[in-house]
Amino acid sequence: MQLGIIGLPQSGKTTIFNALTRSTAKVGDYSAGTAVHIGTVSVPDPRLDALTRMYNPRKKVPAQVTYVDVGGMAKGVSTSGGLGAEFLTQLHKVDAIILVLRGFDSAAGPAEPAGDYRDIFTELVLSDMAMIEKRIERVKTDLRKVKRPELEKELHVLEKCQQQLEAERPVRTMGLHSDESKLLRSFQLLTEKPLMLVLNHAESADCKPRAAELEKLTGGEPFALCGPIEMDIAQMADDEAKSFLEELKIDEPALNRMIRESYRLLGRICFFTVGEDECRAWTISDGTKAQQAAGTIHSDLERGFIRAETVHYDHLMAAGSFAKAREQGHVRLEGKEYLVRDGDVINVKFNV
Ligand SMILES: Nc1nc2c(ncn2[C@@H]2O[C@H](COP(=O)(O)OP(=O)(O)OP(=O)(O)O)[C@@H](O)[C@H]2O)c(=O)[nH]1
Ligand SMILES: [Mg+2]
Repeated sequence: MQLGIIGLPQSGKTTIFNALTRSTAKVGDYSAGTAVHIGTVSVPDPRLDALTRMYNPRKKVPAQVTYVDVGGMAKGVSTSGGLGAEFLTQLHKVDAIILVLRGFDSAAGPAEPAGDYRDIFTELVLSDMAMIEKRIERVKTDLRKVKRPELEKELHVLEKCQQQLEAERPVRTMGLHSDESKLLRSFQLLTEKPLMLVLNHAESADCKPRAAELEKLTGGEPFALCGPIEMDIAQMADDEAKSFLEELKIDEPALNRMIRESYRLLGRICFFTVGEDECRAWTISDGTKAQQAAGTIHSDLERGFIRAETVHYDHLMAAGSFAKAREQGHVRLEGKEYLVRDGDVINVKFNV
């Protein structure tokens, strides 16, 4: 699962990437603008921490997400004739997009996050439009030769997308049915990908007015943070970071929230397996059935699936132990069709 970090040059992408992934890629370096940085991080989850305290396992394995600092978005992107090919190749591959907007004044000029958002959004729309138009032409040519119902259906969906994009709206908000989205899957449309806005503001400034303006424009609240502070915290030793946060009266770094938020953005949930050996969070899509979920652990568990002994995290914690939860009737034996819920603690019973 990959999230691509994009934004105008010198908006703070690499700073935020470093903070998220505790990396030390060079910041403030235009020449490095084309370099792609990739880093994988554990998703902080207090539930997994609590389970680990309960089971005291040898190993704790959190869920993971990968961030890609895509770089390479051309300078003056809206006027320079579109997004670069290399940039697009990278971006089409990611599952969701994090758009960093400069909220601090710099040599490039005063902060104008709303204007920057409009420019970048327009580029994403244009890129999708070009793809859709090309495909429409192709499908029409084929349809002139043979009338195939599946092509007619595809044409209908493509034309709906085209209208949406012409109205400068993202494909994401069209409410497409899953069979319609399936037809579009191979295009990996940029405006169909989940999007998170990050307002990278200056240390001292009040970011609320700008955040409100962005929210009005996009319908979603941006995630506000100050990149350099987060990068500093990420690079401190744990106890140093802790006292720094205490001094500022902050519970946790904004980045922890941002990592959790980006995990949610991907539409993923997690279930847990517990034991003396390891406590582990497993990532699945919302709507995954128990048997399939067992397959993420091991294909043998999917093949030989009998039942999923399941207790929800909240019930397990309230009871204090698995045995107590069972006494209280919260441990269920679920069949293969059971839809796994976020926070289920599961023990798969299977035949070898
Ligand atoms: N004042 C202030 N400066 C910042 C902030 N975030 C980043 N910077 C500075 O802005 C410059 C660019 O930061 P980078 O993280 O390299 O930006 P980038 O978007 O990766 O830049 P390119 O890869 O060249 O497009 C650096 O000098 C950072 O220290 C911020 O929130 N406030
Ligand atoms: Mg950079």
